[in-house]
Amino acid sequence: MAAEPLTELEAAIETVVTTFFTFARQKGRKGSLSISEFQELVTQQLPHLLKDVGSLDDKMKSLDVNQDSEFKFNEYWRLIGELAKEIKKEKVLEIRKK
Ligand SMILES: [Ca+2]
Repeated sequence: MAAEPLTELEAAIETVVTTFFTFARQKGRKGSLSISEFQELVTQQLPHLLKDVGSLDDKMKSLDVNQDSEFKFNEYWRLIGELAKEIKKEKVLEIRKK
């Protein structure tokens, strides 16, 4: 990584990646999230965007595309993408109001 300070967007992208590995390395495979690692990540890092914990099971099932109870980076990335789309929808509504 370059020595210069990262821009806000670059830092945000790096945070998305490092957060995955911070939780993924806790136990088992260091490169994927077990169900409990995934739950910890979501409850600690995404409490506002994923408020509806009741549907977390369904969310996990839909994200775990290969149904192995492990979340690979690309599966985690899909969740980030879905949350980004939700934020985008809200932003569009805000912009329209102005
Ligand atoms: Ca792991």
